[in-house]
Amino acid sequence: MATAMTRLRVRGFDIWKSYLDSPSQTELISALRPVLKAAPLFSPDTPYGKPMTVRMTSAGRFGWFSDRRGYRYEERHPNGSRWPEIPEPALRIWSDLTGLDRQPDCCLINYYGEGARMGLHQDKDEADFSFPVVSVSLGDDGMFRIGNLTRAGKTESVWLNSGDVVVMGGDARLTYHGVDRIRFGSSRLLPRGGRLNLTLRVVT
Ligand SMILES: O=C(O)CCC(=O)C(=O)O
Ligand SMILES: [Mn+2]
Repeated sequence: MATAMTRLRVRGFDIWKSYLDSPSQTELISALRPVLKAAPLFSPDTPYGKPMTVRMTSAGRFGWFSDRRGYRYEERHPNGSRWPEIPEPALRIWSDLTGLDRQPDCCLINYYGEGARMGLHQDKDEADFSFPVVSVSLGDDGMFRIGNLTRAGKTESVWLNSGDVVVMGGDARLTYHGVDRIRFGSSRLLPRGGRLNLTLRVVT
């Protein structure tokens, strides 16, 4: 039986549990396949010189990028090609949840293999924080940590499952968040396991 969609509100984030049913998740994965083929996942270096454990790529006019020069958006994949277009099912999630006419111009695709994590951070490389960030979880469960507007203070954690969508907007647009760990092998959506996260953002 399909699980009913419910909305949690945690520290200003809207967490839509089971937003995508199983056919919609499969549709999104199929739409991502050509994107990952044209723009293969890579492991960016942090500004501190260590490669990230999460592998990444992007779709849209801009792709998020990091190396010793810092965090930024780039118009090309490290292989020199323009990023592929954002798949239609991802744009639909954005429009349905935000109600905005403006489309996102970056869809960051994060892949968490076994042991991958993402430290507590703010999404703050964009020009206009009045636009929300929409984040889609696919595949294995991920433990999502939500903090505060500064790095300090207590945090709360929520398990994100395949099909959940988080909207980070309004007063919580700059709230710290991260992914502590995944439960590798907890979902059968991806044939080789792991977790995919799509993060839709307006960059300019
Ligand atoms: O994987 C996630 O759920 C969060 C990803 C994220 O915060 C980011 O890419 O900025
Ligand atoms: Mn983030």
